[in-house]
Amino acid sequence: MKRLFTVALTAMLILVLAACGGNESEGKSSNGDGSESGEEKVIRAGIGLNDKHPQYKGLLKFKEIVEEKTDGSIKVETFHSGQLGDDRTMIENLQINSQQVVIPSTAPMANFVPEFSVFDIPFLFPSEDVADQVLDGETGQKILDKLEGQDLKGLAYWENGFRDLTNSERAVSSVEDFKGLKIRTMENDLHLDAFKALGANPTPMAFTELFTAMQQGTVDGQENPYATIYLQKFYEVQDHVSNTHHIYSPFVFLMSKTFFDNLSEENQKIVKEAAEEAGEYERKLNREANEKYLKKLQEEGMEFTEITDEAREEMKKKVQPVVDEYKSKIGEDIVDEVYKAVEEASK
Ligand code: TK8
Repeated sequence: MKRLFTVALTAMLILVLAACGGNESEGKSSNGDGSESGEEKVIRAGIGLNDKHPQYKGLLKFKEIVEEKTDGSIKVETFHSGQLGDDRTMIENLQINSQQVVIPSTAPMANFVPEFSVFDIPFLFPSEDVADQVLDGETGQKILDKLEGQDLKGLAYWENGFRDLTNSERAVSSVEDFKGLKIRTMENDLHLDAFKALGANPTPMAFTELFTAMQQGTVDGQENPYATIYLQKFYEVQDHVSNTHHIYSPFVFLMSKTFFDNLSEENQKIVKEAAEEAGEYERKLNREANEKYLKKLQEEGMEFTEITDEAREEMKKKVQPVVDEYKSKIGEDIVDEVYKAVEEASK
């Protein structure tokens, strides 16, 4: 009994101490709204993927550059694995400046700025190189500018990459094989409708819930780049992988607009350039990762199914009515502009 009491008391003490620690760090970082110049600023930066993923390595690079160039007057605290929430929650955190940086996939961003859904068009980008040119060019910038109306500042495009399908039911090689598969999609209407059009039974879900959902069989499968499938250990709960490459998923390096606007011009330049430079580094690591991890997935026991060009064409045809339907929701002008930019960059 006495022992039990000691244990309970210790647990309570730990809780109290943890709560104090939490408050202190929150107080330190709520400095984005006009703290005096010279005072130290803290960027709380969170991502959804784990610390093995190039997304985190890129974030550490951002931290290194910013802390060095500002002589430590801006500190970057990094959080991975959805420790600060899923993509959508973290974007909302930025809007109230309780968090300063997040690097989400573009798909959930479409809930804030509909134009971002242009990147949800399946089979839009034929290659990473074309994606780079469009995203880093005028068209990509125009779409980033739309974020300002949502109190968000888009500093650079990073890369999630081409998405591939995994599931625990069967090898998928053609449209027919999608039939009835319970697929988790990102929280995005176009993705949901596209998977319905392919005959699947899709459910939108935050990334933070996904592993457990696959483990418990709430969903049969999901789609993400090889780097995520491998580094998040999805192979432990998934048996089949197909190189559907059905969509290229960009990340956006987002900052709280309130925080950004309160930085000196010099520091604005530093964070912008750091986001770009760290993004180049992240893209490079990510491409190396996606290159090598398909083999690793097979070594871990996943069965790989090749999707032929014909099968991919068939998928493209099936989802075309969905794309047509969404064109006006996204904005006809922006859709046409992106198609044109893709064509130009593909030359
Ligand atoms: C990580 C997400 C994730 C995305 C998804 O926060 O939700 O499937 O691909 O990697 O952005």
